[in-house]
Amino acid sequence: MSGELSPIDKAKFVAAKRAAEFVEDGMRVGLGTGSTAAWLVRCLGEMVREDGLKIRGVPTSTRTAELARDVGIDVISLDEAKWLDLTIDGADEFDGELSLIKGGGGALLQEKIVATASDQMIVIADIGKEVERLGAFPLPLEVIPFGWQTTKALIEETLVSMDVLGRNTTLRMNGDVPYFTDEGNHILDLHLNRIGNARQLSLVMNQIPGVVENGLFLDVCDKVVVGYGDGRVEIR
Ligand code: ABF
Repeated sequence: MSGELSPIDKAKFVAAKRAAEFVEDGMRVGLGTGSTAAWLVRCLGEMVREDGLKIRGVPTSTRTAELARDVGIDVISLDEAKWLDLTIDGADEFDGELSLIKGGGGALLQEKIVATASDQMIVIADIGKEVERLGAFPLPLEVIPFGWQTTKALIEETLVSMDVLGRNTTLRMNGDVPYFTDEGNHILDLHLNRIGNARQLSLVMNQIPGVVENGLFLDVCDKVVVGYGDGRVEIR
């Protein structure tokens, strides 16, 4: 399945393959979104088709749902599953406390709901995602389209009142038009450079009317399976 891969794809693939070993027969598994999570879905598909693994998967986006069905995974909704044994997903950044920034792929809302409804969450990532402090990657905020410019102004004002240094906020685009999430919302990317108090920031951002959810995943991740371009894997 992996063929001749670039070092970055190899890193993603080996992390996904190692994480797939945590999946057991009968599990209800949350399936993440993004290129690393896509490797996981392909690995699980292979285990279903070739080893007879029996799982039910809850995808975190329409993209993942389509891929999961294509590779032969039994796809159910979160409400059908009710609760999940394990979720495996990618991330944009992770730090030493296993706090994460997610949402670069635009699926943070479903990803957070699914991860929170799981006994365990495992992140799969290439080593390039490890950071000492979160924030170099822009923090995504999912906002409802109604009055988004007013919401943006309120977010910026709030960041000023919190003495946050980077305050540049951009609307995520899809070519010439605003990006729409699976839930029909927009995404504002906060270019903060460095997040001082992630917990406070997450709480305050989610209090702003119009903000649906933010991409900080705190106290959600149980392990990170890290892949390297030479095929090594480490577990944090
Ligand atoms: C999802 O996909 C996201 O939360 C994160 O934004 C992104 C990571 O993508 P990739 O694996 O392609 O780097 O997991």
